[in-house]
Amino acid sequence: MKKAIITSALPYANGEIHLGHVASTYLPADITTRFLKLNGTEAYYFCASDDFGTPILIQSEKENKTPEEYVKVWNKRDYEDFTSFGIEFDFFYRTSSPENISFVQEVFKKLQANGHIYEKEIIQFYCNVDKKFLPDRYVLGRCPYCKAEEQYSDLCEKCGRVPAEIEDPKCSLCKNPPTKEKTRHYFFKLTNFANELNQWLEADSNLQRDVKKYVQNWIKEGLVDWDITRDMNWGVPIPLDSAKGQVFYGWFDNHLAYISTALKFLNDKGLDGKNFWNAADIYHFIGKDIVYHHYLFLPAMRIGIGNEYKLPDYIPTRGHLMLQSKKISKSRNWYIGLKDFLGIYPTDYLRFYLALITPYSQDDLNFDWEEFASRINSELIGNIGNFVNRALGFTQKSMAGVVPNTTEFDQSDKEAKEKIHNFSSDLTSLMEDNSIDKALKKIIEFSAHFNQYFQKKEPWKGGVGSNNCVFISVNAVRSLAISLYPFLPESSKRIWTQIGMSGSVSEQPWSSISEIKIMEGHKIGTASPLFKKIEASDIEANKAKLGK
Ligand code: B3M
Ligand code: ZN
Repeated sequence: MKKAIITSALPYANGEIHLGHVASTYLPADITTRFLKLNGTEAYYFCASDDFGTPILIQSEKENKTPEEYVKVWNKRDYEDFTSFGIEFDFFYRTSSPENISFVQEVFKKLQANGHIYEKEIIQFYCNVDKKFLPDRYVLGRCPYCKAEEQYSDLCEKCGRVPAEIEDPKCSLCKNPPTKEKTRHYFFKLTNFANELNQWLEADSNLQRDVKKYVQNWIKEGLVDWDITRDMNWGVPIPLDSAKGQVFYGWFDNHLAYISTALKFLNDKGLDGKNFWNAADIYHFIGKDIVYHHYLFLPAMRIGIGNEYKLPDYIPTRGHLMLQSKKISKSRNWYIGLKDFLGIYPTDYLRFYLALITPYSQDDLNFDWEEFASRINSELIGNIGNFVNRALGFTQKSMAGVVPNTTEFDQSDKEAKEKIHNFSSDLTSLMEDNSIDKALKKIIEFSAHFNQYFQKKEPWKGGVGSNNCVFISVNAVRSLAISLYPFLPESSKRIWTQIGMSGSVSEQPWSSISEIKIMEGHKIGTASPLFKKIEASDIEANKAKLGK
């Protein structure tokens, strides 16, 4: 049996999940996992909350909570929001788990033993009022490049660069100017890995070509060693006496939680987690802003410990979601929280629309309320919902819910049957290639074909061939139900029940979407409309909430 491990970027335990998160990362990963499972792969989908890092510490201090209490709240809330969106993790854990902490420390020691770690004295900002070193977000100042004010020392949000030294620095807690103090930091020798990283990038043909290209350009321009130390106590402690009061930088520990979370789950299940990892196809789904970390830092660390855990096979990397063609921003309320959205519309509406507009590329995508309404109304409801309801409704009303005996097939029956036969070969390679938007369009096309077929055959007139039309259409509905399962799990289950199928749709073999499985005499369940139209007036109201 083929094996796969799927992860998606770990959400910071620091604020709610919004539409931007799910579009590029969690939904594509969930669709792929569900597909792989149907298609006979032993696949597991893992994720965790990313609990460490300066922003989280600062926010917990503001809320008068310990960082432990603070991240616990978000870990739980994120998991609930994902679940209500149909994101079905096999295990959702946390980077602050005891398993991850000891795994990270072990990896560090191996990297050190293999000569990939060195110590260096550096100058750090220090706040004499707050009595602490000030890494990353603890320092605000002017960007030395674009002169934007009030930027954090680890990233200028105006120009996107990492300031070498921020000008006019202030402690972000008390706003006093910090002093400079010496401190000793550990560095990871990323520069050791340029050749091996290049070789891996060349060899892995599953990686997206354009991403590969610019990562290889970075390597050509010269890599820089990573400062993996932070002078604070919220993080994985550096396991050395010489590093009291220091922890690892969040990007040293977080991606190791892909592995430690998988090991915890698989070992607890009675499998050999490490063997499974190394026998599986490894997928890391990410957004394009964290390419550097996943294409360089993560593989270098795995290579650095002697490839004990294999490198990723796929790193599906997608662009950012815009909202009404503008950048999402929480502070300007140009933003839609996942929970709020799902309070208004069913999960499958959002899954359908996002899957349709999310290409397998770096291109940014755009959530547009009007487009959302029109695609749901015309493609999900007017096409798919309409066909399912017509076929099953007619069977219920005119055939007492029983699939009738067939007679000789005419040309359009034969074509329709052919459509079912070819469905799997049309669709499977798109699913395997990560082209989920194109795959969903194929499914819509399939449904459109059957709508036309049904329309043309006019079974309501009771002519010869009505029985054939019902027989083939009910089978097409079955194929639709299974093919839609990765995309619209809730609706797919409802269709399955309405056709009167036994067992669970999630247990059907994917390849059976190309088979005629429902036989004459089968009694369907109860047909009822699957979806409710979106009203234009509601869309106006939703739009009006933005930016207020
Ligand atoms: N927590 C979120 C981000 O930068 C960050 C991802 C970690 S993945 C190992 O998008
Ligand atoms: Zn700048």
